Parts: sequence; structure tokens; C-alpha cells
Amino acid sequence: MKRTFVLALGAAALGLGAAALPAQAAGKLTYYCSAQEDWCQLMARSFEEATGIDVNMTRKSSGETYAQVRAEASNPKGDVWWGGTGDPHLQAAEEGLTEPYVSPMRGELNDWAISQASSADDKTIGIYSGALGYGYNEDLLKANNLPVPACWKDLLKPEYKGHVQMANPNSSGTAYTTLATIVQLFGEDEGFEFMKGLHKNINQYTKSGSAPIKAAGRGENTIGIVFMHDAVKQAVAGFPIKVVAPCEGTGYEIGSMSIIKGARNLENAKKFYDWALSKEAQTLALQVKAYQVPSNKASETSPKAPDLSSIKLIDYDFNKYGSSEERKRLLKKWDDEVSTLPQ
Ligand code: S7P
Repeated sequence: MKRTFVLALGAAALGLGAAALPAQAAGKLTYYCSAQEDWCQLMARSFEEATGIDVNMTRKSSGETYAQVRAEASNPKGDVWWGGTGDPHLQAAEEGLTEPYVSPMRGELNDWAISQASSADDKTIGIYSGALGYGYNEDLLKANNLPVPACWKDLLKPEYKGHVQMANPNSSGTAYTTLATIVQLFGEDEGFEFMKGLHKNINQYTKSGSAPIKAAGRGENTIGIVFMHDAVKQAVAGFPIKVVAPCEGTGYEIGSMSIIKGARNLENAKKFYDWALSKEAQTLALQVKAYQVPSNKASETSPKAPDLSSIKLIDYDFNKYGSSEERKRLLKKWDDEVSTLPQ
């Protein structure tokens, strides 16, 4: 993503006038992104335009980026990791893979974003929030004479066999949030029985968290377990997708950002971090129809974004389910006891 000129106007508008230098002088930034691809690209391009810093971006799912940061720990290649569910960011923080930083932008953020930072000794911070749920393709549901689902437990009905898709919780933050949500809602024993029952109805475990609802939008899958905002995006794009907030209650994410320990371009990583917490940068989400709730209190939230205050949210225990021990334990248990079962 090379740019040889700077949009000084954009930089001034973001209060980054002094930072607006030609790309070569401003240096570079290696940016790992775990949000949706179009949003990742827009953030990279807009930061380049605002600062002249040359951004090299890689998009991978949350669990995959965590694994990459861990694998590169002895020779870090990335500078900043933006987006993706908070749990793997918390795990990276606990394992000393990310760098503490207290941004001057903090005063502009919602409390939930700051508590994410406080619980990780400032090695990560919240950038957006969103509730888990699922979406279904209304046309396919009707064509297959299937009942309308409203609860998590509805997804266990035998008539949905082959009609449900979710991601693999090892690669996907969305799917790990699903696993941790079900365990918190129903207790570990019943929760794992639920995951085993669900497994019978799953047609595919995808790598990326939002893939199941994109497949539903295209008519290739009926029900996709995803963050509700990802289902709203498909509905707004004109696909016959209905969004469900499960009746038992549901978990949620605090999408996060972290600076990678040993970042080669540490000063530029801090510039990106400060900029990404600004109202202007967070409002960019609207351009790509990203319907998460932004962490900057002054940012605009789309009226189409799921209203978190009207959804029955569990008291998601980020400290426990973002801890290295618990995340590893749950993923191993899912690998051993669920994913290997015949369908
Ligand atoms: O950008 C949409 C979103 O759902 O994607 C992130 C997600 O974790 C990335 O995909 P994976 O599930 O594959 O990791 C969420 O943080 C975000 O809300």
C-alpha cells in the first residue's frame, strides 16, 4: 500500500498536521488487522493519507493473528494489531506479547474500553463492542419448511441438520466468543453437551467468523452464528437475512487493539493507536457499514447498529475467558470432545 503523497488537509482535520510528512520521511507501519477486510483496508488507507506513514497490512482472523504474533515473538514483524475480539488480545497481553501504552485519547472513551485496558496492564484497549447472535436466510428457511429460530437451543433441533454454520473457535474470535458464551450461559457440562448437539447440525466450520452469514446471504447456508452486526451488514446489503438475539441471552465482544512487543516502528504504532481511538477514525466504520458500537463516545453509531441496551447480555467474564489458561483449555476440550465427533 504505497503512497507517495500526503493529504495534508486530512491530517490537519485529524489534528496530525505535524505528523504529515512525505511517506519516506514518515516511515512505515506493519499493521495486523482482524476486523472485516473492507474496514481493515479503509483504516490503512486513511491512516496513510492522514500521516504519510506507509502501511503494510495483513488481515487474518483473531485467533490466527494471535497465533502469528506468538510465533513471531522472538523476531517480531508486526507493529500494531487492530480489531478482532478482545479475548485473544487479552491472552497476548498476559503472555507478554504486547506492549503497555497509555494513550492521551483515553479520556474520550467509554468505560468498557478502558476497563479492557486496565485488566491487561494497558497492553490492549477496547475499540468497539458488539453482541453475538445469529442470522438466517428467510427464503431458504421457507423453502426448506424450517421453523423460525429464536433461541440458542432452537439450533439443536434435528430439522436444522446441515443448515447451521459457524467458524472454528481456534481460528476465529467470533467462534471462541460463541463457545465461551454457551459455557457461561448453560454451565460447562451442559454447555459442552450443547456444542456436541450443535455439531450434528453444522455443515461447515469456517476459518473466518463472519463467513457463515456471508454464505447465508449468498444462499449457500441457512443459519450463521455470528456477531449480530455482521448479520445486519448482510441485511443492509439487500440479502434476505433476519437477525436473531437469542432468547436465553447472549455474550458480546470488546473488539480490541494492541501494540506488539518489540515493534520495529514503535512511534508509528503509537501514532496509529492514538489516531484509531479518535472520533474521526472510528466514524470511518460507517463508510464500510460496520455496525459495531465505537469506543470513542463522540463517534457516530449507525441507527442500524444492534441496540446493545435492548439485548439480554450476559455478564461476560473477559478476565477468565481471555486468560491464557482458560482459552487454551476450552479450545483443547472443544478439539478433543466436539470437533472429532461424527456428524
Ligand atoms: O469485523 C467484524 C467482526 O465480527 O470481525 C471480528 C472477528 O473477530 C474477526 O473475525 P474472526 O471471528 O474470524 O476472528 C470481530 O471483532 C468483529 O466485530
